[in-house]
Amino acid sequence: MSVVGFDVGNENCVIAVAKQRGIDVLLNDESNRENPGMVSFGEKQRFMGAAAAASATMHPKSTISQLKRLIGRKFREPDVQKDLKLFPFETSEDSADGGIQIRLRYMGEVQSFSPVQILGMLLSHLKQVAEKSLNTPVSDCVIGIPSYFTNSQRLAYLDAAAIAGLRPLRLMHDCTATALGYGIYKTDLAANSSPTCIVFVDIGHCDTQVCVASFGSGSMRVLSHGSDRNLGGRDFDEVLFNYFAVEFKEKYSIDVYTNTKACVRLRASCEKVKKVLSANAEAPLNIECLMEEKDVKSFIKREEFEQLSSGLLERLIVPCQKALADSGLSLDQIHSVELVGSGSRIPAISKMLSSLFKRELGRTVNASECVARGCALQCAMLSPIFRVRDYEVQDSFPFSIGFSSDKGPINTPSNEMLFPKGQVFPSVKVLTLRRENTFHLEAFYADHNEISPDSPIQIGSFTIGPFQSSHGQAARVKVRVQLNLHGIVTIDSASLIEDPKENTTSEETVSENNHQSPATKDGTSDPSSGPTGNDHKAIKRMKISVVENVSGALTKDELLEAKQREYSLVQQDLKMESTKDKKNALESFVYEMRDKMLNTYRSTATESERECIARNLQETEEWLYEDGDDESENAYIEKLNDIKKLIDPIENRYKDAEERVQASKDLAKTI
Ligand code: ATP
Ligand code: K
Ligand code: MG
Repeated sequence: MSVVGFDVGNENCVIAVAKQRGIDVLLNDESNRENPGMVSFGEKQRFMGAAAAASATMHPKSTISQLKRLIGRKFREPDVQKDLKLFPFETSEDSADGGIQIRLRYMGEVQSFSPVQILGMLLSHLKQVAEKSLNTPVSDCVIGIPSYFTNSQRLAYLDAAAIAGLRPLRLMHDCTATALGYGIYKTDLAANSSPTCIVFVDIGHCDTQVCVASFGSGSMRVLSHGSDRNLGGRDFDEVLFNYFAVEFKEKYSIDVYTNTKACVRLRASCEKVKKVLSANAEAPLNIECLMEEKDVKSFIKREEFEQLSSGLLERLIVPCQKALADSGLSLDQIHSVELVGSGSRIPAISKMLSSLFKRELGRTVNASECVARGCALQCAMLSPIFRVRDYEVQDSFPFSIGFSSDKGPINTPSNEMLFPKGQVFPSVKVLTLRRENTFHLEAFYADHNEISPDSPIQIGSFTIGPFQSSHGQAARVKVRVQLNLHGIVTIDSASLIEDPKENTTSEETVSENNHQSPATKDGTSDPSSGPTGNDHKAIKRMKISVVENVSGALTKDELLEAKQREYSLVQQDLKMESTKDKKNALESFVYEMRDKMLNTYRSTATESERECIARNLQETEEWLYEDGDDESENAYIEKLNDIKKLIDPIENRYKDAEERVQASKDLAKTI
């Protein structure tokens, strides 16, 4: 069993593993450290990662990418609609829950998949890459997620992980993972008596995340998060895309927007142009036969690109300023600013950020691997099979979460939301309520400005009951509400408390219960560890059932069905792989035998045998290119056996002759 960290980026996925001597990033079959986050559907087989990326321009409609944009979201969210217009694959609204369905042709028919299922496929591929590289099973892991993920997006990640057979010990905020990887090795941070404060800015493919973290001796604490979930490298590509699209309309009278394949190819080229501009003052763009048989040619200067992206560059300021303001620190209290994420390689970005933060940016962190490395470290810390030196990780939650009951909002004694923004989590709050019978609690985002304006503010509802108080009047009910290690809202337990001596008019209260360690092993807390310490002997306590109705999570049956569907898809992939192996075996046998008939077996075979076999090999080769190009596994096995039957007698005669020669040599030696 290994402990693994996954950075599932919108474009690139990185896998890291904790070893006794440190953290390693794993290589895939192509010896790359980054795995494209794509799943492609061939005619009869799926392709993942690098293999999927290879078919993205050939089969745009059946190659699914950018899952982070779709997971746990509703089809009608305006943000989602904007993305869907740019994606080459087809989608529709899930009539059951308003979610997204991805529609594509596979196995000769149109099939629908949810983003959770496709992410499950991708995670299962990453798991396989890890298992192959480590040669051990992988299940316990920590997966990086953006801090702006809503409750339903977090639940969707857990479901996708379950489909893939992974057990996330934690979903960890990307920047928190980066900060952990930074802090744990920097023992000099502990030398100062006051904590050292660092800003981390991660600019990826689709988003920008910022956090301010403070490092003390043997601990780190995230003070605040900031993010823009719609600002990343791909937005800079889009600026170039629109620029060239307009130019080509004039210059070549072609409208790329009307042609899916042309869009995919031009976008890919624009990404390349952008990367060239990171190291050069200008970049060419040449695409052969983009559409209507026209070759296009252009070029752009870095200055022009920077001008075109000035709006995007300005927007980077917002999450940085917000994180700084929420941390309560001033610029001069910041020790350094670390820039990570490959999207940040645009020179204008570091220029802009260093003028914003009034200093040179630090580049001591590995920009493309830091999230996966931090996740692997956290996994090692949470795993019982691994020893890591004691290091405390405290994260803060970026949204305010409120609770209300049928009787109105439930606030803390200081009249705050149950989990105010910046709450250190995991965190448990114990509600003491007075109720006669079954009641409901609602969880919601308390401040619409903190989440995206498109996202629904409801998180879910919880039904508590039925129960009956023995006095026939309102009973005391204790409800343990948790913001767990994944940043997901749950109700751990509810119980009915009967205290004969109790004053029945006592008020409803909320109390903190944060005695647990911040990194509880399984993301939940022990339900028996409630605030029972000072309860009296005569007090009776009964468990009450809690039914969750939280949006975003699959039901048990749905999850089972999704796992079964994945299982049969895997079987089909394996079948196709094994068919391919049999076909390759037949093909190489044909070449090998052709060679042997001309050389090794030349004198052993008769002329008519040689002729017959040569004809047969020729026919098989032609068959492989024509009718036999896409045949069943058995067809290849049969063909191979047919040729073997012709060759076997010759092979046997040859072996006998060899043995006779050897025997006479041996005999000669002994004499
Ligand atoms: P996200 O964090 O948004 O989920 P990700 O983790 O997959 O996405 P990264 O791998 O950090 O994203 O960064 C990918 C982005 O970096 C892409 O937009 C890519 O074009 C961009 N990029 C990579 N190299 C360069 C470069 N040399 N210059 C400019 N941009 C680059
Ligand atoms: K990444
Ligand atoms: Mg990233």
